[in-house]
Amino acid sequence: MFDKVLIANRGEIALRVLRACKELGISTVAVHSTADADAMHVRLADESVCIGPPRAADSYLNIPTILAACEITGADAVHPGYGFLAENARFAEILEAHDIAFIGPSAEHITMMGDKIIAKETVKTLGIPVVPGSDGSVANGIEARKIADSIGYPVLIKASAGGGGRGMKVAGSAAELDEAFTTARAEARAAFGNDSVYIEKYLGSPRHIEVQVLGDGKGNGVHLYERDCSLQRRHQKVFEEALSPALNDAQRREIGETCAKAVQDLGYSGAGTVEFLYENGAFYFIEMNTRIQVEHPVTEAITGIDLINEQIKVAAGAELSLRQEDIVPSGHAIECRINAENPETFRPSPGTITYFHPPGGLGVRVDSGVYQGYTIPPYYDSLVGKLIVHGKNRNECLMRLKRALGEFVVGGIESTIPLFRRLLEEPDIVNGTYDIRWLERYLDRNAHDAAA
Ligand code: MV4
Repeated sequence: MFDKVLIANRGEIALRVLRACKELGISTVAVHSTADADAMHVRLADESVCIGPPRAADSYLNIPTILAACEITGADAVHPGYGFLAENARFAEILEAHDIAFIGPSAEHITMMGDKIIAKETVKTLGIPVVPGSDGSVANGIEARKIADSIGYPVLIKASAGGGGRGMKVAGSAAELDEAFTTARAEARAAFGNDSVYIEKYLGSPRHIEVQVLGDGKGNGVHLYERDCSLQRRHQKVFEEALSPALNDAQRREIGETCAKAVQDLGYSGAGTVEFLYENGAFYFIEMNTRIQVEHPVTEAITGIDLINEQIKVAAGAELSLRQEDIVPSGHAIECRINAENPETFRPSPGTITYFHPPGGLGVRVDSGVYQGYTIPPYYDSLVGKLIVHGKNRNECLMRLKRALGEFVVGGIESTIPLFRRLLEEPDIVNGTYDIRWLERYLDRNAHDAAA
């Protein structure tokens, strides 16, 4: 096992990783920008190193400085959290070359899944269902037209180097295709320095359902069931639940087993998420994320498994100790992402938290790096914390969530807590009948109502 882990992140996920390390008896090193000197994970870590000015490019993304922090402190592993360097294959390779373990998959698997065309081709050969579309990249407008005509409109043109909603263009008909194709290519070249694009059938009202997987790189792999993350705004998830209210047990078992088998066949190591769109009873692969995700706690709540602990153990060379038959989902869990934002305009609201009273009680978890008197800096994402609630069933979970949101007080800044209180009054949320378009439509409707 590792002696000392350097946590190359900030905020609630840095604290989450620190807690897992402590419970494994591993020493911790926090790295932080000058803006984060007062952060909770810095205070709780055994050691800390300042790695630069506030701008992430000069601190949390600065590979040479983070490497130097490893050398100075003698860390034998790095946990990247999510975002920042979590899916940077070069970072994983450089650590490897310095005999420092990267707590994540191999550089090869990060690279493979980072290229959305290669990812799709690879998982297709492993039996995972994909969205109908081009076989690989599309070279020109003529080829685009042939493919679009054969799969039918509307189609979506996606950048191979994109992902997470970046670099996508819809074409509703053949008349729109040429311009969409040309624009998508130009934007992909400008944004990613890579103009490779592919075409998919555009799904109009799917749900976003993702399967959590774990592998040990030795051929062992399991799935930990799914999360439904359909409630998003501008490609940012807002509310996530496990299990998905849209699936039955047979569909759930089938998609889970298909993903677990793929992890085994790939020799994948670490935690990963296989993302799908789900429409009319069918799954369509879109991307695989090779990191721990923000919403991992809902999976922890229903399985009782500490995902960060598992990540650390397999990165240290252990065989996966979990067997599929021991992973039994229990009850229902929901996560609300509490952001430092105006709950109607979503304008960021950094500043000093003058009052902080998180909820508690049975089945309530708050993962947050903030405390009363802490000042949220303006340089990073606006996540203040995550409220995760677990109940025996979805109804108990919703009642408990409503109760917990009623207790939660954050003073001095604006937060999105009032948005969640309103959402829990919506029949579609209560019934679980929402898709990836639901939240933006709801917010548009409310903005117009307020203006009228
Ligand atoms: C799609 C799609 C419809 N059809 N692909 C957006 C993020 C990226 N991971 C994939 N995305 C989408 N891919 C096809 N063929 C719609 C989206 C999409 C979306 C997906 C999941 C959650 C929210 C979304 C919001 C807008 C668009």
